[in-house]
Amino acid sequence: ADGLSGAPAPFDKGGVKVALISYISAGDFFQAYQAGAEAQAKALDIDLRIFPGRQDAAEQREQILQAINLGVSGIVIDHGLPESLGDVVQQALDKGIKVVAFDVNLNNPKIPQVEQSDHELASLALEQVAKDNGKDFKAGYVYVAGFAPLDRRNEVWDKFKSDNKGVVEKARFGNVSDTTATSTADQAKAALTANPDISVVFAPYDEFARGVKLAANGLGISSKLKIYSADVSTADIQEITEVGSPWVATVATNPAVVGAVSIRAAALEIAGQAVPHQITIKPTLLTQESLRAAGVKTIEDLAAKIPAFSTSDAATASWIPDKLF
Ligand code: SR1
Repeated sequence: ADGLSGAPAPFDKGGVKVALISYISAGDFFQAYQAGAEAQAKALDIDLRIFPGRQDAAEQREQILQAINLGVSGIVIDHGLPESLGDVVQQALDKGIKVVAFDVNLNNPKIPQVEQSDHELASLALEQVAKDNGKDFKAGYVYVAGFAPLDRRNEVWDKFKSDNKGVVEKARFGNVSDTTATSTADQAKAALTANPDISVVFAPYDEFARGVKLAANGLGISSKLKIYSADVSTADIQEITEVGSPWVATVATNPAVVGAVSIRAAALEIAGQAVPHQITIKPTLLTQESLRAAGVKTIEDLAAKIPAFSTSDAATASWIPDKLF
């Protein structure tokens, strides 16, 4: 550890230990989030300890205790179930460890909350739904309660339905696990078979959308279905833009940028510098049409065309290197 010249203590000496503790590790979003966190940590000469998530609340609690015992200066908690985290997070705070939360509401004024502006994300997606399909259609909806981003997106879906009585939710399904896409595909197959009049599916998580697309392809109904999602990755762009794809739009941030912002927020906290309680990274609407027209094939292509996909001005300081991608 060499430290960063001109940085405040303890970053001037380097080797500051920070833990990244995730609830979910599988899937493009979480892998890219982690890669962004690692890149930002490296640039800050942080010794980042990564605890992989396996959708296991008891294990995540245990990992927080392990991080405390390792003597970390900061912990970034990426998703999780708030009810199982409150007491162990308090133990960390009591020891002077700085905590940052991404997409899990820890409800503590000492903990900055990072999110992707999920209300705006869902609103942009549903505006596109209405633009493409009007306000009179039968819908499928993919949702699992208890995940902060999905719960926030769900508030917008509920309002959209109550404002547009012609929108009828015929089926609701969803699964979050280490096989989210394939398990959701099985559920979607059953729901779409039982409700052949569904023409729109709102699937606000890319693993959900991938599952619905798999089901639609398997049933041979891709040409009469439109899928709207959240999130983006290079694999998603390929699935969205391929010929005949029913996945017609997504609304997304670059998850690597979100990971980098989470680490920067922890670094600012550790350095004793001001961090806003709510840190929001704004998402962008990406339609199949616009991606095809711009010849976008990868997330790097997006970063080259859309500034918000290469960097964010959230949680920055002159001493923090932020040109990572
Ligand atoms: C199970 S929660 C999945 C969501 O978390 C992040 O906010 C991503 O956007 C993803 O859609």
